[in-house]
Amino acid sequence: MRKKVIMITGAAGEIGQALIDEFAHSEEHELLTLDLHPLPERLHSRFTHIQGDILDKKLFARLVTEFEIDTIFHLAALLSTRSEFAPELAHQVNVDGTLTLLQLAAEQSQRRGEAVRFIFPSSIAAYGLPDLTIKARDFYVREWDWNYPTTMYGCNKLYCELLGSYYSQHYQQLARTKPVMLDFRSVRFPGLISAFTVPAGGTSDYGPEMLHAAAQNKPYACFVREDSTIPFMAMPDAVTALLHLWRAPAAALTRRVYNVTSFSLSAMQFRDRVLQAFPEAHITFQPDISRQGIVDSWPAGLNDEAAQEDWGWQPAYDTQRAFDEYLVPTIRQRHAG
Ligand code: AKB
Repeated sequence: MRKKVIMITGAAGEIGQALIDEFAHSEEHELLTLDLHPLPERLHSRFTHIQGDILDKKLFARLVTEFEIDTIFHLAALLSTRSEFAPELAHQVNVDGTLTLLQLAAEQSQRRGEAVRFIFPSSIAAYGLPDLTIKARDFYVREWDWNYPTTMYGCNKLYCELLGSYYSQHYQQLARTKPVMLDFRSVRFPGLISAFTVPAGGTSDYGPEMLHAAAQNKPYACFVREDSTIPFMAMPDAVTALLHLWRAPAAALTRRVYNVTSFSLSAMQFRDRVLQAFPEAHITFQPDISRQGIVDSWPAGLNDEAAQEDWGWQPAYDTQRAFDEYLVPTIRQRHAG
């Protein structure tokens, strides 16, 4: 008999590590984790980790003979800045990789006669606002507003949301008998901030980078202007959002893609928060014109009413709690050690 598992791709990444930590608290689920890289030692415990590539179809053909995949948290992706340096590679990883997994989930749903849940983190990068006047006017964008991404990563995320909806609702629509569909659910995340890991290759990274640099007493040159504003979220809330959406009964959901957010800050406000905790920090602003353009195209806030109404989404960390109770004490302790 195949072993029933939850599969997590991109498991060694920021969200992956935080999600595994959460599952490690209970014995209820078996995890099958996948990443190009090994997992950090502390996460190894009882889970099966495969070091491999999401583009390796033979690997998945082998895995489904051994495991019954009940849910996929598909976290593997190249982030926005990195994707601009290697757009074709980004397309392969972000789109082709997702397509492979959607197909696998579709086949597995049919094979076991029950929908595989497919949880997909999307991003504010799926939006593209034309200028700062409109960005200020349409502060809290709704899911269907301004879906004109300007980055390869944003295009990839938006398209994969559509692919997910297609595989959930219309896949094999001309077949004589209606197949069991997979169950695709996605959250559009703001910039995420973890106290334990530093992001790599993103464009919202200036927030967490500022904080981690300050805690290590290193100077930091922020690559966007002081007034640049985007929404952020503390990592524990991001994990909560993924888990709540995963557990929500299908009948409660009115959409497949939901905005979720916590707090919006300008880069200056972010710096002020960091300075409150680390008054000696040396933070300057040296905008990089290209990365600035990306941040300017992202919304200043997200309207997440649909998530609140359908599956009770509420962030636990507002700005003050995120900094005072999660980020600052934890980062301070880590770097002191
Ligand atoms: C990035 O900056 O690319 C990510 C994101 C906002 O999705 N952090």
